Amino acid sequence: MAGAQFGKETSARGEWVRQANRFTRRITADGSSGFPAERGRYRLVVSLACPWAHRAVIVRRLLGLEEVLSLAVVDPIRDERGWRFTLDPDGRDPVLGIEYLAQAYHRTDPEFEGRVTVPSIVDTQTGEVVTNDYPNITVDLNTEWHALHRPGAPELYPAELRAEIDEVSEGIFHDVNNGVYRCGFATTQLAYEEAFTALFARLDQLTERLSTRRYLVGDTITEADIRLFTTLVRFDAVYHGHFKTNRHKLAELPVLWAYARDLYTTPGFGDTVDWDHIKRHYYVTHDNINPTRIVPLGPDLTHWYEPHGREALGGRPFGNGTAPASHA
Ligand SMILES: N[C@@H](CCC(=O)N[C@@H](CS)C(=O)NCC(=O)O)C(=O)O
Repeated sequence: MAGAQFGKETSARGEWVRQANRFTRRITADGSSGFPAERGRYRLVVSLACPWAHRAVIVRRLLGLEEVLSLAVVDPIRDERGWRFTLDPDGRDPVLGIEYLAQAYHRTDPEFEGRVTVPSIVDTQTGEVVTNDYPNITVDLNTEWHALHRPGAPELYPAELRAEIDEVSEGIFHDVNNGVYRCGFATTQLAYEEAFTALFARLDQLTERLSTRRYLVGDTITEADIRLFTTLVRFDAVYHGHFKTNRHKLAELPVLWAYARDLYTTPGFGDTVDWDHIKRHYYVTHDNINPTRIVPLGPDLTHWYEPHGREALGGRPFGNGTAPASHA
């Protein structure tokens, strides 16, 4: 595969630049895109290590789409051909019958040369990739898949709050979700310092916002909270050391730390976190920043369960809906 290695694309100034998403087809309620939202037809391929894929895993669970949209989990460590299904019997995804996610990309576009990324949604009827466009994957699960949601599914992207959710999410994307990567993959001091400054300025702003309200937008969990959570949950275990985002640990930022613990102990969040996959993926994958591939033993995860006290701020986690049933 001729694709560039993740983390190696930098501008002349040493800033890390994220690749555009290759497949941007949409799954729609009315099927007008050629891809109707349908029970059992699509397969969501994720790495449990990946924050962008983690969004989709959380949304799928909160909306009760587990029986509707099946999940394929790749090995957290890629080889030279990329994401692989080595966790499955015979190293093959049991539904798609392939060993590498790259095979679905090449079936869809034989000329494809970019990076093969998760999350991806594959159409099981054709084996082709419908989308690897992570921002729209969760938006569409919320809106276009509505008829397939479980009874009591929360509204994570309600129409009346969309403008505000989008605005808050935009800042979170640039400075936090992508910001930690811009810190970690910068190749000049200046590019690193700019990303670091923007990251912590944004975290300070979010601290202020969350000091008087339980959730980012409205009084219930929305898409914005899910997007912030997937970076916060990885912060101390990975980004603080591996990506040098070390002005503070999350555990040293009381408001954000309590907010993250509140979500972590809410069904659909902590129960979708796989610490082993997260830590091994980052520390073993990026040879340019951790050539020894040593995976740190810390941090102590028991602190995630300490009381967070955020109930005092009010808020209704699932609004008029209910929590997803807990995993057995
Ligand atoms: N598709 C997006 C976001 C998803 C993404 O970055 N996923 C990472 C894992 S966290 C990935 O699949 N990387 C594979 C690679 O770079 O080869 C992108 O390319 O920026």
